[in-house]
Amino acid sequence: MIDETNFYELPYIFVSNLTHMFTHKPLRRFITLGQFIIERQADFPFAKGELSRLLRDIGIAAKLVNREVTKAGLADILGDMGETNVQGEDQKKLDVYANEQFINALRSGGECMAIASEENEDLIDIDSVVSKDAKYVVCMDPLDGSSNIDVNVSIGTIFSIYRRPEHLTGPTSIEDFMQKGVDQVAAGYVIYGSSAMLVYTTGKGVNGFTLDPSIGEFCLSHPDMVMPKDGAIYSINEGNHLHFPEGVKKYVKYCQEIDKETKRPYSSRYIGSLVADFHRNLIKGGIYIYPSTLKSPKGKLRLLYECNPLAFIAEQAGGKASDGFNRILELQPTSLHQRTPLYIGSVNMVDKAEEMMRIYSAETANH
Ligand code: P6P
Repeated sequence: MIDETNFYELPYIFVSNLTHMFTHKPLRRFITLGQFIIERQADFPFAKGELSRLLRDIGIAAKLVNREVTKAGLADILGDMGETNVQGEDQKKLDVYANEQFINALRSGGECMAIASEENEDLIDIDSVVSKDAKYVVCMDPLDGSSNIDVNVSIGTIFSIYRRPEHLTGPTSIEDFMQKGVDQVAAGYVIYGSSAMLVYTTGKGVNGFTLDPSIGEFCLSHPDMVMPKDGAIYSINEGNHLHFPEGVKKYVKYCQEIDKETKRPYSSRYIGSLVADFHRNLIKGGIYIYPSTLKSPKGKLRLLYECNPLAFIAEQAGGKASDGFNRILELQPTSLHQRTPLYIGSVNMVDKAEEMMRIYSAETANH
């Protein structure tokens, strides 16, 4: 039966069957992102497809961004825009392009009513005819780690989806975004690396899709992802060591001590791209820490569109995420771009880091 789901995949289905006819290779059942989203729609008995279409829209934008990222070294898109974004960081052209692609995809998809983006000081109101019945708001970092673009290091997109609170009516406002991470309906990231992958959760586990450029589809490659409870990798910018809280200094020293039973010393791996460090730890096990530092007393990373979505994924995969003392998903947002320290990864490693913080840095807890 041809329906909306597989109508667009007909050419692919035809080619893969043709290939099978000539190669007699077993016909692997690829599940595309679109098919997976529709098949899992049953997880939301009251949803009428809006969330599915919203995730589809994000997937479309991700493919467009990946196309530009893969040729960043060639196109004139490389190099600084010469402007700075709300974070005061050099705004690279690819940042601007990625921001525009996700905003356009969400605007035309009709399921999103407003966006909070790392690239925009204020929220972006999607006030269009197609979005008049929209019920979701999206927080996003359209291109995290963009300082790595020019040196060909993996970068990523991070997104978080909330339903508009029922008590709010009329035009969207900041209040629509002041929701705790526990209230996310979906969250995910795209990593633009040796291959492009989209990893997301809707609260029913974590699944990863790898882009097959030959057909332009994200295909299920990492079903039911589970983060190892232990790992042997720690990710932190040790250049800030002198300004770390004492508990972090003690934890880093713990990672470096020799103890065969706990596979220490751990390896230090810091890519400088949150999505890349997180993705590696999700697969291999490990911990990523961005604590408070002299330059960033509240930490550097943003609660709404970096920490909350990755914390949702981490917990859904059996991992853990805190600010050193408190569960990230329970933090009450008070502004769009607020920062928080982030300790995220394998549950036993985050537990150990929190133990060091309780013992040596209790005074720094954000009570
Ligand atoms: P630092 C990139 O700017 C980012 O937001 C994360 O992707 C990355 O992990 C971190 O900041 C790097 O920050 O201060 O170590 O260069």
